[in-house]
Amino acid sequence: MTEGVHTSPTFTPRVFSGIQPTGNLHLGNYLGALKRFADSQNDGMQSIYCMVDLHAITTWQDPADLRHATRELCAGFIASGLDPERSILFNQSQVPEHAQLAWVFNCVARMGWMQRMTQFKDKAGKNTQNVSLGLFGYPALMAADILAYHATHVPVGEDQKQHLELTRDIAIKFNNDYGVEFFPITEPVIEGVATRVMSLRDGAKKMSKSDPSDMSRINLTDDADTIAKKIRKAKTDPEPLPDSVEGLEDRPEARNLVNIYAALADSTPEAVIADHAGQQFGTFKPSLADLAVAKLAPISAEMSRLMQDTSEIDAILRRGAEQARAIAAPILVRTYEIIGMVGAGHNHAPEVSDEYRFWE
Ligand code: AQP
Repeated sequence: MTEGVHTSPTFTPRVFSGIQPTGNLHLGNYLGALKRFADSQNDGMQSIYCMVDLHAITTWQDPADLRHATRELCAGFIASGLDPERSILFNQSQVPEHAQLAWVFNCVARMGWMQRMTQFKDKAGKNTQNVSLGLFGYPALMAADILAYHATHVPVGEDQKQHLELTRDIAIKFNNDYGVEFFPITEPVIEGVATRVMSLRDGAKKMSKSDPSDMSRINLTDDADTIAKKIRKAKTDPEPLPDSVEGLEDRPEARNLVNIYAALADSTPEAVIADHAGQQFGTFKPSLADLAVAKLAPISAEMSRLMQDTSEIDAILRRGAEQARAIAAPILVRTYEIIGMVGAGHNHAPEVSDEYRFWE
């Protein structure tokens, strides 16, 4: 290092998370992500939430559908309780620093690390030669999303754990390679009873946007009748509910419905079992359907209201992007300076703030 002795920075606690605008926003996204984002708004940390449209195009998207899904996702954030006055909401492509930093991280991450990513293996299946290079590089872009804000906390569902470990590896390698302590070692926040909501048709598979069966998930846009029908037809076993949570082991479908009930009711699986022990699913499912409709119908109604005038959503995304850029641009400039790019910062409007000049 040629720039003198640096002191170890203390990073301002900051939350970042993203969701792909690929349609079919579902109960898993709500309980594993959106609801938790909204609940944590009072934690006092600056929070930044992103509609990750550049991630979405790692598999081909119809452009009109992508535009619609991006606005609908923003509506979903707001309808779930995210307040654009308190959290930064924006879409990724409006902040070019994500893609720029991702290139740097493509040069830091190792092929072997990427080849171990189970989500890539799941999504590519036997088709590895024919999927996009972007799908393979997805985790480097995700690391850039997070580290462009020096985010310290990333709330996600269980399925993203491996990508967050890779983000930490990239930050550690960058810091070691350049002899700096510039990027924070991010903490994954994977908490609660609904970090892995399972398919309603198969308790061994996670609820997912891309499952071909619409009956496998509850979409946030489903009406009350559809929600009730999907819960009524959810796969279960013939046994009644046990009298302790231990009795749910080896009963993945029953455990999933109990966990969903607990998460929707802001309760615990223990309390749900205490209230419903011994019940047949013919009794438990209608209670769960009533609860799901009571919680989700206002979200669905608010999403449709917001989607009637998308200019309001576009304005929120634009303002959020400006706020996001004001944080990300100086961090990218400093990254470029660290790695030896000449003229870093000349094309970037915001000044490098003193906060990121900690070793000079
Ligand atoms: N089933 C789930 N349970 C709990 N959390 C979940 N998340 C996704 N599925 C579940 C969390 O939702 C956030 C946004 O996910 P995403 O859309 O960016 O990622 P994804 O994993 O691609 O979503 P899907 O529905 O699983 O899409 P496909 O079908 O394309 O794989 C993340 O925090 C994620 O953990």
